[in-house]
Amino acid sequence: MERIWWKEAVVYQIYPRSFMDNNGDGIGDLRGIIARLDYLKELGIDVIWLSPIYESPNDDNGYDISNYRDIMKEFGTMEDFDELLQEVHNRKMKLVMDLVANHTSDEHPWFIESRSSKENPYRDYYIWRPGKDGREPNNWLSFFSGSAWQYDEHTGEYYLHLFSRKQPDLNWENPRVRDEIYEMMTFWLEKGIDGFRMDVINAISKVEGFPDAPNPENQRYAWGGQYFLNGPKVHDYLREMNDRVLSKYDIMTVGETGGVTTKDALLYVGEDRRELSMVFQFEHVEMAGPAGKWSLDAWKLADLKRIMSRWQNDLYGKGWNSLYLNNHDQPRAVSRFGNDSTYRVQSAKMLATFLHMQQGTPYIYQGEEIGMTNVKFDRIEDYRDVEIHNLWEDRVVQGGADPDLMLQIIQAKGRDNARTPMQWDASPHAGFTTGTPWIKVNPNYVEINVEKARRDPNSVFHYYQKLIQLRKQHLIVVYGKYELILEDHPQIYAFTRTLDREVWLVVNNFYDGSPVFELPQEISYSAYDLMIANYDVDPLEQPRHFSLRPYETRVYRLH
Ligand code: TEU
Ligand code: CA
Repeated sequence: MERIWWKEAVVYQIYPRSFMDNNGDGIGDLRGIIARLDYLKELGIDVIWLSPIYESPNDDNGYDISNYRDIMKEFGTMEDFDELLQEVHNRKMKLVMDLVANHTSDEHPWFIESRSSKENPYRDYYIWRPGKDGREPNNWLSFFSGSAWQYDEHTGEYYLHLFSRKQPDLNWENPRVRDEIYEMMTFWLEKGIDGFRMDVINAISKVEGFPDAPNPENQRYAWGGQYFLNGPKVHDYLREMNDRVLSKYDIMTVGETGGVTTKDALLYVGEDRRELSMVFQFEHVEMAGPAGKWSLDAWKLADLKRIMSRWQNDLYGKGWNSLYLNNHDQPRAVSRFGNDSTYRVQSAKMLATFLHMQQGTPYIYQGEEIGMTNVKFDRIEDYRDVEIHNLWEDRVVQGGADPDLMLQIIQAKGRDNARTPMQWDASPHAGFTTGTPWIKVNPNYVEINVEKARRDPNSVFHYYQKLIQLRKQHLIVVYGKYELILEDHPQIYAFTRTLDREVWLVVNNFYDGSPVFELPQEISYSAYDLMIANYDVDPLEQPRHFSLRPYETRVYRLH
């Protein structure tokens, strides 16, 4: 067993716009982050991943970059960044940056050149095609509703944008584009950053010829993922990127790869592949029924067990997992997978245990460590996300869908659930800003905030602290082999971890009932220690057989 720092690390994701505002303009900034580094150190995390902080017109909050080598004005300056990096390193933490290289902003100088004429040397930096029969070059649906192509009058052609109209896709077939990206990555690595989270990295290679997507229901636009996810040259590009850039530094990389199976994933993270350290898979956050993301269909525990266990087993010994339950694109974990009312604290701790006790590098999304919940804005105008507004326009304004139902779905699934300001204390705007926040604060900040959590020894915060410490003290948490037990139990998700002769038992009640746990006969022990739990547990109670309270979690060491 080779020890590797990023396998042993816990990562904390910061969405800078919503983390901490230092100058009262209502927008989080780099100086705000610097001011809160001691808090992150106190939590015990090792690595900070910053969502994009580069210059951007903010159509998609920084995921639309207009200058890769400068800092977004609202967030600060390059001097602020250099100081942030230094301060992170001073505290023995690491800093990972977001790399958004599938697309740029349409305000990036490359795109401004590119759209200016067909002969411009930058034309081929992006993906331009003539229309077909007076329509778009193909029928692909954008991630953010509508066509993935935008007509540009100036030259009479369309450009591809898998995301918003203001996020044109770069043409990775062009070696000059790849050179530019590699040089830009080197620029940041030379500053001393510790890695990259690579935005939609498995979309950079598109199938030649841009075929129409199958469209059995005859929709106006159809999902064409099979032609741009895990495309024909993606591994050539990543191998090239690794040879030319990544392999020269001791860094970690995590690829955001929607739509990957474990088989696909091993091609990105297989230990002999020289590509990425790990990827974010999406199967467990896309468990909703056939209606997909924009529905209220419930997820099922049996699916969660099957999916998580498949990732644990298929990657074991071959490639490394990442572990997450939420991020800036997903609803809050406690609202989605737990219970955000009566059992908020218990279920937040249970979910944390369930996740951190699996094999992989855990990612904590800002606010998760205090059990922040979804928000329910009752007017569409209070939402800020481009995805939500495009959806509303498409389904409600154009499509005539029921606005009340749509709002309910957005309240459950919309990305702004994750983007309300970090709740620091009970003062106005949760202590996030002295001005007017760019998006409203969740009104529950009076109850749920960092200051309160730090004072309460039974808080979600202190539980996360303890979980993180367990990982640092016991190698089994990082390197132990996972095995699912009680596969068919309808309420309990239980598993073991095994390293050499040590066995840990992890038992999680995912509901508010009181099921009885029975340890399978084949697992024997003569002594046991309770490592962590979210209720008081009688030390004489045997792990062989016990009854669980609502959302109870327990971790035992058996020997
Ligand atoms: O997300 C890409 C992605 O495939 C999804 O997470 C997608 O945003 C989501 O399904 C929409 O609900 C990345 C970023 O994480 C996201 O914030 C950006 O908007 C997107 O890329 C474009 O850069
Ligand atoms: Ca600010």
